Amino acid sequence: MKRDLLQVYFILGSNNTEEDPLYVLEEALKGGITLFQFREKGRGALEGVAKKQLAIQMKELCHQYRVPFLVNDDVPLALGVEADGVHVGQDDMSIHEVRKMVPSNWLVGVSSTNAEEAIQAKKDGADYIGVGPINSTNTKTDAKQPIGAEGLQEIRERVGDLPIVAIGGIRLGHVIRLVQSGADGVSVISAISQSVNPRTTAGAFLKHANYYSREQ
Ligand code: TZP
Ligand code: MG
Repeated sequence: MKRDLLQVYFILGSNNTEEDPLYVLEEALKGGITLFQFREKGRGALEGVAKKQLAIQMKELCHQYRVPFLVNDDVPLALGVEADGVHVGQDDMSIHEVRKMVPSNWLVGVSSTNAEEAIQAKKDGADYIGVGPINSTNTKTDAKQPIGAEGLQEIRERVGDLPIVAIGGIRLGHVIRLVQSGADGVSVISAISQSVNPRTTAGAFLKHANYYSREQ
């Protein structure tokens, strides 16, 4: 995959914001997010037809801005709305199972918290790994212990050039350190979804992620 796609990877579900999620997504797209994942889970999460409808609207918005649209966990939904890829966790469907079900040009990402999981994901043919949680987060209730920039750096050293996006409790001020530690970009929910100005915040994240990659 083009690793630039991971620079500002925004994740959103309807319960991650008090605003209209489509408004938040469009603002984030205007600000310059590079990849999007629909992650509809937890308290008050939409299901069935309502979930699918929101997914379709989000995909259409993403495509207006030429940003790929990925779905978290739910491979049947991803297929049903003709997404551009899926992201699975360690407890979800395996990459082998996912690859058998989806078109060959889809992006398939996997979450990894340690080097063993990361190396396995690389062997299994993941396009990228989401590494974290970097910091503590209130957004994911069952998040594992934070691994910090040090944990990320260790994983980078073990997986060679596999595309990596850092995730978990990431704020603007963390971005440069994370890119220095081997991340191709950062993935955030609340930093953008709870921002008073998601467009400006997304733009600032892009500037930080970009600025540093140009310096190298
Ligand atoms: N996976 C690991 S941490 C996390 C996910 C989905 C939550 C990220 O949300 P936030 O608000 O950016 O900490
Ligand atoms: Mg999952």
